[in-house]
Amino acid sequence: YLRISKIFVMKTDTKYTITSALPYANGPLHIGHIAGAYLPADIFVRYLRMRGADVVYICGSDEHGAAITIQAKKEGITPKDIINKYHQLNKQTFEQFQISFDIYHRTSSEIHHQTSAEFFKTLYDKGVFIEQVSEQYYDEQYHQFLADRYITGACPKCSNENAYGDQCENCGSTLSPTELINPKSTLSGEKPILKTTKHWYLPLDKDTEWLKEWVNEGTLEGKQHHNPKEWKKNVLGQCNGWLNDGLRPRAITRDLDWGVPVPLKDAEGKVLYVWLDAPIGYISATKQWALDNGKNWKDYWQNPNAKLYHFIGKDNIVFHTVIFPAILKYHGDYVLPENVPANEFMNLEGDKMSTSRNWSVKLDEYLQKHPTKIDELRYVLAVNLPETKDSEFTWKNYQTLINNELVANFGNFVNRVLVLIHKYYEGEVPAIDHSQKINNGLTKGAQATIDEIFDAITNKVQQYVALIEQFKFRDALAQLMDISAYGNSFLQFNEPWKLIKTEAEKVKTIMGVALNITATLAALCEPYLPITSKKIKQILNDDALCFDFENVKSTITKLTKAGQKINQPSILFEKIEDEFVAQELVALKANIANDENESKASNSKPEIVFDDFAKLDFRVGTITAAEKIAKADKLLKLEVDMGFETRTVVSGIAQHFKPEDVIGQQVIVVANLAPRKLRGIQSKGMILMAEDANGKLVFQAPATKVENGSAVN
Ligand code: B3M
Ligand code: ZN
Repeated sequence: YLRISKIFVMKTDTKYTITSALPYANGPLHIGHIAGAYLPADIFVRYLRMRGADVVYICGSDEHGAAITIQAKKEGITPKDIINKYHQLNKQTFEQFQISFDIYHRTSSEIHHQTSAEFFKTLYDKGVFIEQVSEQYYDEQYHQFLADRYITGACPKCSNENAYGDQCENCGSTLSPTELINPKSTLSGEKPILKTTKHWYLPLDKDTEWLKEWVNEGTLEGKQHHNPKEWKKNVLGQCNGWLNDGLRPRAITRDLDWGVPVPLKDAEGKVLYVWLDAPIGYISATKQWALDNGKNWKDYWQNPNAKLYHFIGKDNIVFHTVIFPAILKYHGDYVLPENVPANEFMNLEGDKMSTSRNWSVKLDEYLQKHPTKIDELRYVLAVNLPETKDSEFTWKNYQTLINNELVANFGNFVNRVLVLIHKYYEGEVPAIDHSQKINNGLTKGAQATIDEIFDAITNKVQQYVALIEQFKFRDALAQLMDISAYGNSFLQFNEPWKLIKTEAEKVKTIMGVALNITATLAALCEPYLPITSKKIKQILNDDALCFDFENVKSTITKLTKAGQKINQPSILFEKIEDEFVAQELVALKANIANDENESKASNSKPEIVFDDFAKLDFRVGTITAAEKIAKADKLLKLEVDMGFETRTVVSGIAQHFKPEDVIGQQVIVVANLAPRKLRGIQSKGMILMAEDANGKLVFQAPATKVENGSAVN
């Protein structure tokens, strides 16, 4: 039996501050993002609001850091253009998907710059930071220090070749650029040099001990803060990984021209590290929301009754459980997070979801194609939330879940009840006779009192609530679907369509109970299926239908009122056809194909000027002799008649052509290439070849034969 916690009484003085990770405004959102940090938070927030809690739900664009400037460079526009473009897109996408933020703010805003500068200044004045000059990697060609994503190399922990200067996305380690093996600038692609620069560091080494205690025991300065048993295992595991390694001081400033300027006199050209200012973005967003809504932001951040929850994906755990809490504690006025219910990742059709590889379902594209299938996607994502381990989204599973669960279970039950109420009573809610005995909805022929039936439903509702409060949103949803499955068997076993002729009074009770189950579903599905919830409430003629969770049973019995009229039902969910799945799979694969073409284009070499081109001497020649070179399976030694002389050219084509096949072939030769010795043979010039998609080589020759020695321009 499930633990049913403190839930049933909501304390009225508690302020809930719920945050979802601020997405970088550098690209569109995909369903993996949504399943990680947004949908679960939205479910929790909608639940809290339903309970009447005082809650603020905060999010916004993260508009600083290398993630932005690098994307701007890629798209050939300014960082400002990038953030404006994607802030707008993401804000609108969230809205359409019914993610119910109270504010979707921006870290480029004035109030945020001010708030983070002040925050830095407070810590600086307290003497928290270590000021240190050190040698940092620098790209000489681009005149830029290389922090974070500006530098890549092999991860010292897992040897992933493409670790960033601040983090390895493969093993999740936090890194600093100097730890990377074979570092390379992402600007020039060159090996960087070292150059001295001054930065401010957070002395995290001093925080390891209290963090260990706070995370694992939930105690802080002798006081119980949170219950560590309520923290997720994946989160605790990661935290202890870092804490047991011991933390090191961490630079919280950068040499960049994009970000919040360091608010000190001797800090020209330096900005706050994006992972310092971004979480402060939660605070500045709350300030803006409070200003707009006549609230006091401090109630939600600087009040012992404030409970702070960060919803994030697993790659952001260290920043929210270690670094930001340390920053908040150094400041002194703030509460620390009550919980950080981070999720793992969602895979797509058997492969890791990735924006850069274009293997994802972008939410804005989905919404554009299927604007009426919002709750459907919320449902499929909620069933597959990566709560304890990585999960998987497939279009086939999307179809199965919608058809079997939303259409055949939930939609079918609700629709049957509403249609029968219209058929038997012209839409008027029938009265329940509490002295009746009817089938218990579980076993054929088993009778139960109305009271027992309501008890059974009450129990399911309580489990649903307990699960939500433990951040087990998948299991809570399963309870919800269980209620509608119960409703279906309740109808099936009671067979009102048979009894209507002989036991009309009993049928009124059966349909009355069924309608209360429907109303219960309408209320409880709101966090998951807000649009559906609203639709059913409208049909029930009770837009404000409200569920009192402190008195579950009496609420269920009173959700609908005898004699009231309900509206005509409409179909809630449509079946997903095979064709739909096939089309989505085609679209997904087309993405990858487009992407390959794009990456071919973007792999092209940097622009050259005419003078560079004019330096090259291309000439037509004819191969007159060819032989293999001993112990070199790739090379052929060729004699090429250039008209004015015969040349020896060593060419790497032996795996594609036999010597006898190339004799007589006209070719284009780079004639003025400096001679090079290959396997002891002096090679003078290079032969132009094209490479097809399969890597097969094709000779490049004039379309019709021309005289050897002719120039190609
Ligand atoms: N923008 C990283 C991310 O999108 C970062 C989160 C900030 S939360 C304060 O993964
Ligand atoms: Zn690694």
